[in-house]
Amino acid sequence: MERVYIGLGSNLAEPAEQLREALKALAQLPQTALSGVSSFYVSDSLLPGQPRYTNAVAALDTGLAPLALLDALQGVENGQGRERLERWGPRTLDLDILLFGDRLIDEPRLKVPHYHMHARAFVLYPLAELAPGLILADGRALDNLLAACPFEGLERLPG
Ligand code: ROI
Repeated sequence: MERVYIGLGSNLAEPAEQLREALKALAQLPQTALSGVSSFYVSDSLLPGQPRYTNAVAALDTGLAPLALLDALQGVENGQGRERLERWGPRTLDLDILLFGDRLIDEPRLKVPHYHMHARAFVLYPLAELAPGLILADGRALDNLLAACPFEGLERLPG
Protein backbone atom coordinates (compact mmCIF):
# COMPACT_ATOMS: atom_id res chain seq x y z
CA MET A 1 0.00 0.00 0.00
CA GLU A 2 1.21 3.49 -0.77
CA ARG A 3 0.06 6.80 0.66
CA VAL A 4 -1.43 9.02 -2.03
CA TYR A 5 -2.78 12.56 -1.73
CA ILE A 6 -5.62 13.61 -4.02
CA GLY A 7 -6.69 17.20 -4.70
CA LEU A 8 -10.44 17.65 -5.11
CA GLY A 9 -12.07 20.69 -6.67
CA SER A 10 -15.55 21.73 -7.81
CA ASN A 11 -17.19 24.97 -8.78
CA LEU A 12 -20.75 23.77 -9.13
CA ALA A 13 -23.54 25.69 -7.44
CA GLU A 14 -23.27 23.16 -4.59
CA PRO A 15 -19.62 22.20 -4.86
CA ALA A 16 -19.29 20.93 -1.29
CA GLU A 17 -21.91 18.28 -2.13
CA GLN A 18 -19.88 17.32 -5.22
CA LEU A 19 -16.83 16.85 -3.01
CA ARG A 20 -18.77 14.74 -0.51
CA GLU A 21 -20.00 12.50 -3.34
CA ALA A 22 -16.49 12.21 -4.72
CA LEU A 23 -15.15 11.22 -1.29
CA LYS A 24 -17.73 8.42 -1.07
CA ALA A 25 -16.58 7.19 -4.48
CA LEU A 26 -12.91 7.35 -3.42
CA ALA A 27 -13.70 5.28 -0.34
CA GLN A 28 -15.12 2.58 -2.62
CA LEU A 29 -12.19 2.28 -5.03
CA PRO A 30 -10.69 -1.22 -5.22
CA GLN A 31 -7.60 -1.97 -3.10
CA THR A 32 -7.95 1.46 -1.56
CA ALA A 33 -8.75 2.96 1.83
CA LEU A 34 -9.75 6.58 2.37
CA SER A 35 -7.47 7.49 5.28
CA GLY A 36 -8.04 11.20 5.75
CA VAL A 37 -9.93 14.23 4.48
CA SER A 38 -8.99 17.88 5.01
CA SER A 39 -11.33 20.74 5.69
CA PHE A 40 -13.07 22.23 2.69
CA TYR A 41 -11.77 25.58 1.44
CA VAL A 42 -13.48 28.12 -0.81
CA SER A 43 -11.53 30.49 -3.07
CA ASP A 44 -11.85 32.51 -6.23
CA SER A 45 -11.08 30.70 -9.47
CA LEU A 46 -7.65 31.32 -10.90
CA LEU A 47 -9.47 32.00 -14.16
CA PRO A 48 -11.63 35.13 -14.12
CA GLY A 49 -15.32 34.79 -14.81
CA GLN A 50 -15.79 31.36 -13.19
CA PRO A 51 -17.74 30.62 -10.01
CA ARG A 52 -15.72 30.19 -6.82
CA TYR A 53 -14.20 26.79 -6.17
CA THR A 54 -14.46 24.50 -3.20
CA ASN A 55 -11.28 22.44 -2.73
CA ALA A 56 -10.06 19.75 -0.36
CA VAL A 57 -7.34 17.12 -0.14
CA ALA A 58 -7.87 13.42 0.61
CA ALA A 59 -5.33 10.84 1.77
CA LEU A 60 -5.65 7.37 0.27
CA ASP A 61 -3.76 4.19 0.99
CA THR A 62 -3.84 2.19 -2.20
CA GLY A 63 -2.47 -0.92 -3.81
CA LEU A 64 -3.40 0.40 -7.25
CA ALA A 65 -0.60 1.35 -9.62
CA PRO A 66 -0.45 5.07 -10.49
CA LEU A 67 -2.05 4.81 -13.93
CA ALA A 68 -4.72 2.44 -12.63
CA LEU A 69 -5.55 4.98 -9.93
CA LEU A 70 -5.60 7.75 -12.55
CA ASP A 71 -8.06 5.73 -14.63
CA ALA A 72 -10.23 5.14 -11.56
CA LEU A 73 -10.23 8.86 -10.70
CA GLN A 74 -11.18 9.78 -14.23
CA GLY A 75 -14.03 7.30 -13.94
CA VAL A 76 -15.26 9.13 -10.82
CA GLU A 77 -14.90 12.51 -12.55
CA ASN A 78 -16.77 11.29 -15.60
CA GLY A 79 -19.49 9.67 -13.51
CA GLN A 80 -20.25 12.87 -11.60
CA GLY A 81 -19.49 15.25 -14.45
CA ARG A 82 -21.53 13.47 -17.04
CA GLU A 83 -24.59 13.41 -14.80
CA ARG A 84 -24.55 17.18 -14.37
CA LEU A 85 -23.13 18.17 -17.73
CA GLU A 86 -26.30 19.67 -19.20
CA ARG A 87 -27.24 21.59 -16.09
CA TRP A 88 -23.95 22.92 -14.86
CA GLY A 89 -21.35 22.78 -17.62
CA PRO A 90 -18.34 20.62 -18.13
CA ARG A 91 -16.04 21.14 -15.10
CA THR A 92 -18.01 19.69 -12.21
CA LEU A 93 -15.25 17.76 -10.49
CA ASP A 94 -11.47 17.71 -10.67
CA LEU A 95 -9.52 14.92 -9.00
CA ASP A 96 -5.75 15.36 -9.18
CA ILE A 97 -3.08 12.97 -7.98
CA LEU A 98 -0.81 15.33 -6.03
CA LEU A 99 1.65 12.88 -4.48
CA PHE A 100 2.08 9.11 -4.82
CA GLY A 101 4.22 7.64 -2.05
CA ASP A 102 7.83 8.58 -2.66
CA ARG A 103 7.51 8.34 -6.42
CA LEU A 104 8.55 10.81 -9.07
CA ILE A 105 6.38 10.12 -12.12
CA ASP A 106 6.91 11.75 -15.49
CA GLU A 107 4.62 10.15 -18.02
CA PRO A 108 2.49 11.75 -20.71
CA ARG A 109 -0.70 11.21 -18.72
CA LEU A 110 0.65 11.74 -15.23
CA LYS A 111 3.25 13.98 -13.61
CA VAL A 112 3.84 13.57 -9.87
CA PRO A 113 4.31 15.68 -7.81
CA HIS A 114 1.46 17.53 -9.49
CA TYR A 115 2.76 20.33 -11.66
CA HIS A 116 1.04 23.34 -10.08
CA MET A 117 0.60 22.24 -6.48
CA HIS A 118 3.62 24.14 -5.14
CA ALA A 119 1.99 27.50 -5.89
CA ARG A 120 -1.64 26.80 -5.04
CA ALA A 121 -2.84 27.74 -1.59
CA PHE A 122 -6.03 25.69 -2.10
CA VAL A 123 -3.83 22.58 -2.39
CA LEU A 124 -1.03 23.34 0.09
CA TYR A 125 -3.12 24.38 3.13
CA PRO A 126 -5.48 21.39 3.07
CA LEU A 127 -2.52 19.08 2.42
CA ALA A 128 -0.77 20.52 5.47
CA GLU A 129 -3.74 19.53 7.65
CA LEU A 130 -3.20 15.89 6.69
CA ALA A 131 0.59 15.82 6.41
CA PRO A 132 2.25 18.55 8.46
CA GLY A 133 5.99 18.64 7.94
CA LEU A 134 5.81 16.58 4.74
CA ILE A 135 8.86 16.38 2.50
CA LEU A 136 7.90 15.84 -1.15
CA ALA A 137 9.56 13.10 -3.20
CA ASP A 138 11.52 15.78 -5.05
CA GLY A 139 12.98 17.04 -1.76
CA ARG A 140 10.87 20.17 -1.37
CA ALA A 141 9.54 20.80 2.14
CA LEU A 142 5.83 21.52 2.44
CA ASP A 143 6.63 24.12 5.13
CA ASN A 144 8.76 26.06 2.64
CA LEU A 145 6.07 25.91 -0.03
CA LEU A 146 3.51 27.18 2.49
CA ALA A 147 5.80 30.04 3.54
CA ALA A 148 5.95 31.20 -0.09
CA CYS A 149 2.19 30.85 -0.68
CA PRO A 150 -0.04 33.20 1.32
CA PHE A 151 -3.24 31.84 2.85
CA GLU A 152 -4.92 35.05 1.73
CA GLY A 153 -8.03 34.49 -0.38
CA LEU A 154 -8.82 31.07 1.10
CA GLU A 155 -11.89 30.62 3.27
CA ARG A 156 -11.91 27.48 5.42
CA LEU A 157 -15.40 26.10 5.84
CA PRO A 158 -16.44 24.98 9.32
CA GLY A 159 -17.00 21.29 10.06
N1 ROI B 1 -9.18 27.87 -8.82
C1 ROI B 1 -9.42 27.42 -7.58
N2 ROI B 1 -9.56 28.28 -6.58
N3 ROI B 1 -9.54 26.08 -7.33
C2 ROI B 1 -9.41 25.16 -8.33
O1 ROI B 1 -9.53 23.96 -8.08
C3 ROI B 1 -9.15 25.62 -9.63
N4 ROI B 1 -9.03 24.75 -10.68
C4 ROI B 1 -8.82 25.17 -11.92
C5 ROI B 1 -8.60 26.61 -12.23
C6 ROI B 1 -9.58 27.04 -13.31
C7 ROI B 1 -7.17 26.79 -12.70
N5 ROI B 1 -8.79 27.46 -11.08
C8 ROI B 1 -9.03 27.00 -9.84
O2 ROI B 1 -8.73 24.29 -12.91
